[in-house]
Amino acid sequence: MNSIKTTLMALLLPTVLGVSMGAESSNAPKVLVPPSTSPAAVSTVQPAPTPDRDHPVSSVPDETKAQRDARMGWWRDAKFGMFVHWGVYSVPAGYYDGKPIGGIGEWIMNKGKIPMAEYQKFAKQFTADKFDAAQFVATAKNAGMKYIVITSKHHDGFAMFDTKVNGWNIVQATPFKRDPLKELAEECRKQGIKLGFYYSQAQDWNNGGSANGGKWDKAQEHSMDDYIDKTAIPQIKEILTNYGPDTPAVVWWDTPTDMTKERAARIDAVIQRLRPGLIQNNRLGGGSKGDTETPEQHIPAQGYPGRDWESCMTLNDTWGFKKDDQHWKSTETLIRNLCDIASKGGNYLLNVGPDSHGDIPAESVKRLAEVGAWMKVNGEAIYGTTATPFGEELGKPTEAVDGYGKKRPASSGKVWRATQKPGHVYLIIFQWPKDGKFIVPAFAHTITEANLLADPPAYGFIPKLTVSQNDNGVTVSGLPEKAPDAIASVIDLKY
Ligand code: FHN
Repeated sequence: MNSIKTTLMALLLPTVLGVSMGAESSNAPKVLVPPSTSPAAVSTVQPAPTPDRDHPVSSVPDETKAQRDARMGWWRDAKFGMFVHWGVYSVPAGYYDGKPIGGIGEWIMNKGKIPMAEYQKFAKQFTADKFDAAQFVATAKNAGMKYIVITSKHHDGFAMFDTKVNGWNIVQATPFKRDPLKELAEECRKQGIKLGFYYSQAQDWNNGGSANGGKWDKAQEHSMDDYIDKTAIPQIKEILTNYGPDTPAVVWWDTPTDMTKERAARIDAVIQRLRPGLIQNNRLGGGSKGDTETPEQHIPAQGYPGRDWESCMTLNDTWGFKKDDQHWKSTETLIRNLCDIASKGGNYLLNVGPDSHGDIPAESVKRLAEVGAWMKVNGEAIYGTTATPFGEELGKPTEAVDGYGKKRPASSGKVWRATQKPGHVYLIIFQWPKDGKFIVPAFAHTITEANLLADPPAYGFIPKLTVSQNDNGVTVSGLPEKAPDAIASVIDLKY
């Protein structure tokens, strides 16, 4: 009897320990065995899933391709999301002591070397009195965006949520006294879009995270580990558990300065315990690759074949509100960026920087509505699509300047882009042909039909398009003289 007991204990103990302790300490696949399982049943436990060799890089080690596809499905289909940088920095809005401070708005504390006590005074003027979650979410939806990622805490350490960890937060330190993340979570649920949280896990100028570019105030001297354990991890637990089981849908890390492998593992363990499989970007640090590449302020020349990726970009030159920044991108640039990104298999995370009242600048709202109008007609060529079946349209990589003035390889092709989904190839044309014909490279399937996605009333008649194809290419004929859309017109090729 005793020997049976010992055998049972030997079989069950590692499993029980693996579930209760190992969950936070190891990334090994977890094999769950109910404590009542007999030794015979233990041997029938399923082997660990075969790792996905096509997508070896993921925040969930050892998941299969099917598991990964299921986990990333909504995100891949969404294609277009709203990034929101909102915080106390929107009060100084680019000015300190009456002087303009250079650089991006949310970095004003660092760039202006503002002492902690001085910076914290700005919270008193953060009224957020115009903030209306319903309208906010509607602005994203109206633009055709399918998810929002908002700064729950940026590098200034200010929590835009009801944290119990310290008083440096929107509920306790501002006249607003409400939790906008809670209101946004409810509205996103109501309006059917996803909500993700950005969290600056490493850099925190008020709570002792590594201060990039040096510390400028004695009050910032803290131990990084102390900060990780006593501020970051407890706050991450709050944002993972206080907003419903569907929120956050994504966690967006940033600037992993001084994030050792060990520190990153401590944070990841919390994610895997509280929200296993939550989509994470690639900026946790400590060598972790996350689920998504995050090119910033540029669109890579070829995308990232085999990887999920998301270009995050500003609408003007700043992420956080800066009153003097009126350098707005045109609607043409925004729509073409979205097409370019989708044609390379990526997502576009386009930023807004609300002011201290909670208003999204009118220039942003106007452009987003224009992108939304285009998406209402042409969204079929964007949502749920994958990268171009061609590639020649991207041209040879050329050098371009990104949103930070840095030289980067970019696509030289400016005439058209393509996306696809089963049974469809979408030709997205930026420069409409004058001769009624559009020719693209050879395509493997037989095309049965070609239509413009634009509303027929644009012409008063439905143009009859014809297609001929051979080993050299596909020719679409019968195109009307005037482009259906001056920015980007879509031909839907069915096969
Ligand atoms: O330093 C930040 C910056 O303020 C902004 O949040 C961007 C958005 O991707 N990320 C960092 C720079 O890479």
